[in-house]
Amino acid sequence: MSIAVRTDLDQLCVNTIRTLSMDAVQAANSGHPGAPMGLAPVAYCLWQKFLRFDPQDPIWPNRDRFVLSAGHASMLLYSLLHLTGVKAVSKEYEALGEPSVPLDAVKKFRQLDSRCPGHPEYRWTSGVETTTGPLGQGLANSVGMALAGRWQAAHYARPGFADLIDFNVYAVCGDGCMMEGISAEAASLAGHLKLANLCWIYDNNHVTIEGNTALTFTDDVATRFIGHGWNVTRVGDANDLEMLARAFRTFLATRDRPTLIIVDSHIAYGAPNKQDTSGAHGEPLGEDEIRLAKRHYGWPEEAKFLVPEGVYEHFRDGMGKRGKELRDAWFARVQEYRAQYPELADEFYRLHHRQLPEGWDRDIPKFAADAKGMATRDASGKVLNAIATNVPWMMGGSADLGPSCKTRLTFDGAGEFSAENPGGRNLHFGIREHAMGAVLNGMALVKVRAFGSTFLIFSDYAKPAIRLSALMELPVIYVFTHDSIGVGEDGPTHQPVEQVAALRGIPGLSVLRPADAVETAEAWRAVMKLHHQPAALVLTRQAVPIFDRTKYASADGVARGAYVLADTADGKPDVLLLATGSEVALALEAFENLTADGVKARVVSMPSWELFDDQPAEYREGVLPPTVRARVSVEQASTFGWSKYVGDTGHSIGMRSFGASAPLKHLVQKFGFTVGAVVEAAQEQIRRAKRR
Ligand SMILES: Cc1ncc(C[n+]2csc(CCOP(=O)(O)OP(=O)(O)O)c2C)c(N)n1
Ligand SMILES: [Mg+2]
Repeated sequence: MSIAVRTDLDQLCVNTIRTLSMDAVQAANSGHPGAPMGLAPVAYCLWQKFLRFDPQDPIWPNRDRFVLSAGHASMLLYSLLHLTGVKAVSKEYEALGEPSVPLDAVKKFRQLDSRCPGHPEYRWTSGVETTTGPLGQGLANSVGMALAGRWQAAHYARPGFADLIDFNVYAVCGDGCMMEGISAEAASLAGHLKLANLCWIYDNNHVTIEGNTALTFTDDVATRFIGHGWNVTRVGDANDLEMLARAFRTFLATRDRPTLIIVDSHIAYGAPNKQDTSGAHGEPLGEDEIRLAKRHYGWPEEAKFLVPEGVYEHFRDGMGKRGKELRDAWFARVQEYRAQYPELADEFYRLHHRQLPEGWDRDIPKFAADAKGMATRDASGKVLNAIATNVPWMMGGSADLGPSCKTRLTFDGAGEFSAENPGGRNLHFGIREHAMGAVLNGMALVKVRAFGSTFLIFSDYAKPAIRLSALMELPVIYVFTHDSIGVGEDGPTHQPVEQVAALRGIPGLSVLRPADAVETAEAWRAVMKLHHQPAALVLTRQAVPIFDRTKYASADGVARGAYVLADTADGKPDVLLLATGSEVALALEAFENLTADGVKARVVSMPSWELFDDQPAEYREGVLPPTVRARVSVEQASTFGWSKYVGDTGHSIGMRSFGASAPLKHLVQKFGFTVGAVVEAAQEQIRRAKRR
């Protein structure tokens, strides 16, 4: 790599990033100008001299990834995407040829439908590699990207193609990201895994919203990261392009550890009254201060959104030219690879287009009826293994609960992912649920099929990342076991109550709580077909019966979210029993009792509200006839939300308090999950309906 000789054009480009950011925030009358102004030279040096990125093809698989973890500094990224002329890409992965961020979008920063929303949004603005804003998430995403990059490198490497996949991942973070716990989880994992393809850049400007970091943050960050097993280097002046280039070269030369570059910078650099103050963090500088800052840069004071002559050309001749050459050379290599290894090349293509291999579901086991039954977590483990055997790029693991969540891949060749064996498909996240969620997002962003597991109760620890899986429309699969008071003796700390409701509250997340082993297999089948949606499988620790499907309906209905499992002979029930998961067996028992007493009941197994809500009205009304208002729901979880299906007049049997530590047989009595309680509620519902 040649020495980065500083030219006037370099400085002009840096100041263009700054002034575009200032002007956009001012025009929007909202946003964060300070960080982009301080970081402009850092981002410029990285993009122009190092980042292997082709603006004409921003989804080229072996591109370096740039993550702006400090998402509030979004104008930094939008300025770069604009100035380098990054092209828009459609959802079908076709380049469209239009600019991703035209100048007009910058002028409409933070306005409705602008490609420059307040914080960077993946899938909305091409070139944005991940959605950031909730601080620290981007850092953990970058670990997932680097990890999946290492896996792809190992998995697809063949003689003569040892470096087919060798992209690097750069993430820019601020004080906020450093303070968030997730950054420590993620850094610890990255250091342990020796992810040498990962570089974090810390914008050490000593300012957050409430003031100087002396208020809150006196960590010795360098020592902290050395403790995590990272290489740490420092740039004492963010404006020193030579020192920055040297730091990036140090990263590239470090082959055994991730690298942290601590950059001492000035928030709102060049604004005479606002530099180094929290006032520059999250509000427009004001017209007067902008003029003064522009004077400081030697910029025409009255010009707005000015891109001086030579700036676009300079980026085109720098990053643009370098990126295109690298991209073209890589595709030429892939052609050679395809000729020699057509199957692997086909696999790689499918991976990158979120397609499944032919026959991916051929080994999914069939479970025979069994009254004693099987825990749905156990069924899930068998199904997961059957699927992963046939989907070579499916990988994941657990936050130290693999043996309990049954998410270990046990077939030959699955392997353990480690620094020494990056081709392994079993990950060990350690007890780091929050980072696990965000790492899974990062993995999904580089297109491997990622899954992760923990107890349902600890989904709360990963919630911010799960929310982002949904916001980014990533097909991450969460496996949450130990799903209710069924946990028994572990007690209320470990018994989920409100978790299912909270997960159902996340738009775009499909939550599935299958009733038996057969439904579990169908749930996995449905989830694997979701290519742009995350899913949460909610599974039991305890055994549940496997229903006799010759007596009751087949489980094909799982894909539709809810289905009639058992019905009256004439299909005209007087009462509906709605249940999910382990409580479907209870509803069936109540159904048998009611039927014996001549009551016309129907059992609806309802593994997924979201899948059901997506069905046409005709189907939904067939399952839950609007005229039948006598309805009882049964679920060992908060009743929150069930009125949507049972109506104002229906009854919900569920949890209205925390659980308790006791054997399950005592808990079901205490909390009213008994056949008697369900039968009684059903009869009361019918009596009431008659009175109406
Ligand atoms: C998880 C999370 N908590 C709080 C916020 C609100 N917030 C946005 S920026 C910021 C301060 C960040 O400080 P720093 O990273 O140093 O950025 P700088 O002020 O240097 O631009 C806060 C608290 C957030 N975006 N995400
Ligand atoms: Mg700061």
